[in-house]
Amino acid sequence: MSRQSTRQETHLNLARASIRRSLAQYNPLLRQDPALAIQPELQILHGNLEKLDQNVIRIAAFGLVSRGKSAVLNGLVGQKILPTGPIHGVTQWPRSVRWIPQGQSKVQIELIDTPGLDEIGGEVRADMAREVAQEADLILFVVAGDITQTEYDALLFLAHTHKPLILVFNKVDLYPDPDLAAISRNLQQLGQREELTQLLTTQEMVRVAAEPMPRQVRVELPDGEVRYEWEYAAPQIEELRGKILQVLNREGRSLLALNALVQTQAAEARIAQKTLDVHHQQAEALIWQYTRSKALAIAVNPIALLDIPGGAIADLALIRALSRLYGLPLTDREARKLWKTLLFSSGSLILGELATVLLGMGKTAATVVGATGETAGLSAWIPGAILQGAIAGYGAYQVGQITRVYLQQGCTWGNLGPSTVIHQILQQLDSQAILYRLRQEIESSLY
Ligand SMILES: Nc1nc2c(ncn2[C@@H]2O[C@H](COP(=O)(O)OP(=O)(O)OP(=O)(O)O)[C@@H](O)[C@H]2O)c(=O)[nH]1
Ligand SMILES: [Mg+2]
Repeated sequence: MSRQSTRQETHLNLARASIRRSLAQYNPLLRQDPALAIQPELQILHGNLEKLDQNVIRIAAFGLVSRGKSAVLNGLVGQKILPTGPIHGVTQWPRSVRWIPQGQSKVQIELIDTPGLDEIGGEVRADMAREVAQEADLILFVVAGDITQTEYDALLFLAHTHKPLILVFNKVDLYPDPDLAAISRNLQQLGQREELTQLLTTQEMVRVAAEPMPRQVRVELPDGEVRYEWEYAAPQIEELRGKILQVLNREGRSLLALNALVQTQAAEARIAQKTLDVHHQQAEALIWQYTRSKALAIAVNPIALLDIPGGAIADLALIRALSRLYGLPLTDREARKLWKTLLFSSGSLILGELATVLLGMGKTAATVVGATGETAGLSAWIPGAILQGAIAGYGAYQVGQITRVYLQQGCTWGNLGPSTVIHQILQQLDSQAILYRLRQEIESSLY
C-alpha cells in the first residue's frame, strides 16, 4: 500500500472511531432524557458512519441558472441523464446520479445536480444550498463567463463550507480565443482574492464545454446538391474528469473522513447546546423550587437559631440536586466546600445570612409575646418573618444560580477565579424582582 493510501486509511479509521465514540456517549443521553430531542443529530452521526463504510463520495454542482450544471454532470457520466435546456430553471430540485469512472472500482461517486441558485426563492435556496453543500465532499461551481455579483456572493457562501471547490468555466466554445484568455485570467484572479484564499483549500479552475452548441455546416453532395446539417462537437470535459479523479485519488478517502468529522463536530455542538438548554430550564425550575421552600420554611419556623443550620442544609441540598442534574455529582464535602466558597466570596450572601439571624431574633421574640396572648405581637411577627423568609430564599436563589454556572462550566471557575465569577453572576441578578416575587409567594401561603 502506498504511503498516500495508508494515510487515507488512517484518516478514515480516525473518523470512524470518533463518530463511534460520539454515538456511545450521546445514545445513553437520549435514553436518560427523551426531552432532549437529539434524534436528528444522532441520525446524522449514524448516516456519516454508513457513508464512511460505503465509501461514497458526493460531488455537488452549484451555480446560477442555465450555466450548464446539469450538462457538466451529464458530461462527466458520459450520458445525457439529467435534463438540460435553454429555459431558465430546468432543474427544480436537487437530484443525484451515480458515476462510476472507468478503472475506479474502489470509490463510488454520487453527482448531485442542484437548481440555479438564483432560481428558487431566497430562504428555500439558501437552505437547499446549505444542506446539499454540507453533504458534499467536493463542490463544482459552474460559471459560463465573467461572473456577476450574485455569482460571487454564491461562491463566497459555498466557500464558507470549507469544502474543496473546483471552479468550472463552462461553455468555452462560445468565446473566441482572446476573450477566453481574458475571462480565464479574471476567474483565476478571483480565486486569489484574500477572502476566498482564506476559505478555499483547493483553488482550481477548469475550462469545459459540456454541451457545445451545434453548428450548422454546409454539405455538398457528389451530385452537386447542397444540404445544411447540424454538427455536434464532442464535449470537452476530459480535463475536469481528470482533475476530479486526481483530487479523489490523492485525497478522496481523506475528504470523506474530513467531511464526516466536520459534520460530526457540528452535530456534537448542537447536541451540547440542546443539553445545555434543557438543563438550563430544569435547573431554573429546581432553583426556584428550593428557593421558595427555603423562604417558606424560614418564614414559618418560629425558632431563630434553627434558621442558620436549616438554611445551610437547604442550600446544600440545592447544590447536590443541581450537581445531579448536570451529571456531575458532588460529594458532601465538595458541596460544603462550594457552599463556603460562595458564602465567603460574596458579601451580600453573608449579609443575607446575618440579616436572617437578626430578623430571626425579632421573630422569636415576637412569637414568644404572641404565644402569651398578645395579638399585636403576632401581627408584628408576620412582616418580619416574611422579610426574613424572602431574604433567606434570595440567598438560596443566589447559591443556586452560582452553582448552576459553576456546574455548566464543568466544575470550574474559569480563569477568572471564584470571587470575580460570583461577583459577575450576582450583578446580573435582579434582587428586587426576586425578593418581591418571594414575598408574594410567602404572603399567599401564610394568609
Ligand atoms: N454553447 C454551449 N452551451 C451549453 C454548454 N453547456 C450547456 N449549454 C447549454 O446551456 C443551456 C443550459 O444548460 P443546463 O445544463 O440545463 O444548465 P443548468 O445550469 O443545469 O440550468 P438550470 O437547471 O436551468 O439551472 C442548455 O441549453 C445547454 O444546451 C456548453 O458547453 N456550450
Ligand atoms: Mg439544470
